[in-house]
Amino acid sequence: MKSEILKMLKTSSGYLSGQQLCEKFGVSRTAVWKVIRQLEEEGYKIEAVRNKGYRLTGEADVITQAELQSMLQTRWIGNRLEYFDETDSTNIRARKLAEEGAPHGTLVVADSQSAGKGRRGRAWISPKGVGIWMSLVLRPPIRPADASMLTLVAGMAVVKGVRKSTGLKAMIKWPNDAILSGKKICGILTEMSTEEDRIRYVITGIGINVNVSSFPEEIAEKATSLKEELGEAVKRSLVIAAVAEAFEEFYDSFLKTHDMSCLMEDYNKALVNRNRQVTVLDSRGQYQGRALGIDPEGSLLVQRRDGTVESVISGEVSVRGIYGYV
Ligand code: BT5
Repeated sequence: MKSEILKMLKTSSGYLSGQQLCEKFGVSRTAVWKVIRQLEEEGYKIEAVRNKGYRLTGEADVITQAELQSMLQTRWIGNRLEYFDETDSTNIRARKLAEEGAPHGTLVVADSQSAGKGRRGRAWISPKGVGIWMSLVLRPPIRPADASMLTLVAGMAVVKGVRKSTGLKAMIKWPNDAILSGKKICGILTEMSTEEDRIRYVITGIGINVNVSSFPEEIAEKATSLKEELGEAVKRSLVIAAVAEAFEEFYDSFLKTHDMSCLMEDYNKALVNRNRQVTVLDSRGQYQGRALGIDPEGSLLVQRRDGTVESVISGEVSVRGIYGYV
């Protein structure tokens, strides 16, 4: 009822009568009033006028269940939606839900994380109220070996969603970052659980710095936020909705072939390292070359000085620019 009332407040041009709301939901005036109070507590500004009803006068940057349900225009992402004011890590929450049988498309969102995770045990800084910290439970009919490409699919979704909701021309840094002005605005962490040669589930976690205005010293040089780049605050629920819609679109294309063949051209256009010199660090050591783009399997093709082309598989390597992060 809360998300329905919120949606009605958002779309109505005048006042919403309390009486009408009671009739529509078959509840008492007190029940309606309680929902309005809850919305006010979350930060929405609602004017109540006797004999007229309720009207939304100001929106807050909240990402609660009701707010997201009123914004999402997806087919399957978020049909089940779990929101936390604070949690350890949305990837951990999503994994727990998946173990309990949560369906494909379950979306877990938190306003802050106390133990946000990056790759290989690194930490992801996730302050309260200013970022998008979310994870998706996926149950894709693909081989475990193909699951790492879901990180690339998510990267494309972030770039498209950010462009659509803010106009900012975000780019992808292969395999798991989105970049603005050469700095990181987003990191993606894909984890999976398998059984024999079958995927039980995949968790794709997405962290986006939306209205973050200061970063700890150790990442200040290489991190930025949508607000810093745009010069004004951005409504997080708009970005979440745009990213989720784009994810559905790219995921469908990915499933047609179980690889990046349909998406490769667009991916490479959005690739910030394309045609740039990069340093590849893998278990065998370090070398430099020119990043050419991805191949249909999602590997990054890097041309060495002697002309040979290496196919770099994600998961095992870091790719850095030779002068800086990109
Ligand atoms: C990543 O790892 O970039 C994956 C980050 C995934 C975060 C999301 S948030 C929702 C979901 N729940 C989780 O617990 N995680 C996912 P990696 O490529 O390893 O990069 C980590 C490095 O990025 C750190 O070692 C820092 O240097 C830097 N970093 C940490 N927090 C950052 C931030 N907020 N913005 C930019 N850079 C950050």
